[in-house]
Amino acid sequence: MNKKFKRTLITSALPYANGPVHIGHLAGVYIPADIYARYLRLKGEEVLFIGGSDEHGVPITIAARKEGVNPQDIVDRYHTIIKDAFEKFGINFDIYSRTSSEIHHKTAADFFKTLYEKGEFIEKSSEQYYDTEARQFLADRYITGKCPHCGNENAYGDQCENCGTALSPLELIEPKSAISGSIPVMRETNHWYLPLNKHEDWLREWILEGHKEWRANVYGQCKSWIDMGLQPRAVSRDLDWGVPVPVEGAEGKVLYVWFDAPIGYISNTIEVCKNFPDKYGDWEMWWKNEDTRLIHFIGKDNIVFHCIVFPAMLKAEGSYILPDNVPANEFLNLEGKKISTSKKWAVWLHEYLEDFPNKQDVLRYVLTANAPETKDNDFTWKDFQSRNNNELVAVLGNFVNRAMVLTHKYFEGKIPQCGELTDYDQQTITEFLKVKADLEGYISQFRFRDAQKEAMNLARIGNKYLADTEPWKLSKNDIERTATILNIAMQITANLAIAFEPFLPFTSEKIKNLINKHDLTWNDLAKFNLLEKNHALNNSELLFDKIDDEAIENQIEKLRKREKENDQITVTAKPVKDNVDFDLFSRIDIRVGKVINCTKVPKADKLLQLNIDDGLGGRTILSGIAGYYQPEELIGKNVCFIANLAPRPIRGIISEGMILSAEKPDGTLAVITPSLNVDPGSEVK
Ligand code: B3M
Ligand code: ZN
Repeated sequence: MNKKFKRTLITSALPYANGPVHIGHLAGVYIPADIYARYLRLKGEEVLFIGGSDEHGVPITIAARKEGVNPQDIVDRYHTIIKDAFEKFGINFDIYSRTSSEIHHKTAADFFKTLYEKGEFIEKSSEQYYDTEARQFLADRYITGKCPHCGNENAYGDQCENCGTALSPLELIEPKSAISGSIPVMRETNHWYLPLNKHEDWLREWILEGHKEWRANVYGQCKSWIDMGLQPRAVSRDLDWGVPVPVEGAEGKVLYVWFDAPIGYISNTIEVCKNFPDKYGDWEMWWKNEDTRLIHFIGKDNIVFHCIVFPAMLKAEGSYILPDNVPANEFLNLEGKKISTSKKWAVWLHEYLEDFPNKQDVLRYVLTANAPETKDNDFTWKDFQSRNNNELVAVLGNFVNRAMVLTHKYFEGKIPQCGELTDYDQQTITEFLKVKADLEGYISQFRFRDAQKEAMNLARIGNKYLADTEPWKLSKNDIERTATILNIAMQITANLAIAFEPFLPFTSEKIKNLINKHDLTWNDLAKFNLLEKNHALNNSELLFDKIDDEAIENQIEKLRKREKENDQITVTAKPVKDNVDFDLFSRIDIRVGKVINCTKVPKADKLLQLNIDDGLGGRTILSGIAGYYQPEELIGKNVCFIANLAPRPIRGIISEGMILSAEKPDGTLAVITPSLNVDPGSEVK
């Protein structure tokens, strides 16, 4: 503690690339990390700010399956959307990369290998659910069944989304595979575990004794984990998406996403150092040098991984530094309710930008003003409006505009001469200095909402100064006094460009343009000689404009509408398998065909071979219905079949589709026929 570090490595949680980011992400992780990085850079410190997409894990494979595409397609799509949204909001990463990159796969595999060779893992076999139809082990999320707590029929193997209880797949009543719908069986499988119990002693000492300054929520969560006793954690999974376990005989196994994702911080450092060696130097300097201060910005659900699991991995490897602080935020709610992507209760960044173009800073401001730093907090559109209108417009925007307009009016847009200072002027300057110290104090403690309040206080001081000195009244009689006042007002304006840079980078840039001065650093803050006499200003322009009631009501209406739609959907439908998007459904080509001929397949009890007039020239389909129909019964009948099922050989015959049948409880199959006579080839919709 209080150690003097030479440089700061800032990481921000890598968002899963299975959906766009929303205001909760921004408020919880990326804005605070960005404020901190910008602040240190503005002070001239050496900083590396790492971001990237987390592209592995089961939710991504589920999203891919739902859409009928590859996981890579999903992550390619969302990586681009997320990266773009961050850029537009001014989140100023030194690198935003991704964990499906080659460099990451190699880094993560090497990291695993080192630990493996050092004997830092234990290997254990356990029984896990296996889908015999899909021929794969089932991740917890891939098993659905009845929740033992609330009876919800569609609970997942890791959680019931209805009552929120965390579950294990073994607790589910009547478990089903979400992949095939079949009943899974238990099968033995082998995995590698990081024995956290072996790390408990030093973790206890390091966190509970050594880092009492960590936020109460972070410290408290760590303490309760450690007090409960740490258990070995599996670091591999049976899955075909991720970083393959680099050990012989581990086919079909990948590193657990929470093992590889934090290594992504390292991979991205390696990547950026490799691409810009002159700017960033050697990657090991950032990760293996005691002079580097490592800070992880995360949300509260990631605390255990960043404070316990990842440090244990780093320590086990042996050559890495550990985080100096992990300023995790609590959650941001939206209009009093938990943000939920699946329930569409969220404000997505790309959507916000469509509705409020060029108002990134307004959202940044409001999210920092309401940052869930010590407890969950609420974002409401009304508050958004009032903070914009009453603070950004009425205080910051108003002050800058008055100072600019008056200087143009009385001094032709040139900085006037500063004369003798009155006591009141001095008092204003002293107040400014004090606010600067408070602002810095708050930022260094990761208290960004208080810090931003102090920045706004500087604008309030300016507003009060103009209101009290009333230069517009003096201008006729005492032009010298007017000059001094407007000189000070313009110096304050220049100071605001500095103070707000970490929080409102776009606005800061605008102010710098107005005052025609760009080379301002944090060390200039609270100086009153930033703009020299006769320095020419640019034309005045408003920094912010009012947001009217209609715009706010539209947003609230949009949320309510989505909520209603969502409620209607969840009340009635009870799917057996995971939902598929309409998109995927519409790609399945179901048609009506007339059975022209039908014969038994030799040496296959169950199979009939059907020759179908499909309106397209005919095709052959094999169907397992021999036990329920004599071939003659079917000839001349209209049946429904899937026309674009990939052809596959069955008993040496190519089957070009699938006949649709309904299954009775005893297993009997009844072929589906249209209720009216329709032409062969008609589409079933
Ligand atoms: N992707 C979880 C999350 O987005 C996870 C963070 C990884 S940080 C290494 O909440
Ligand atoms: Zn439940």
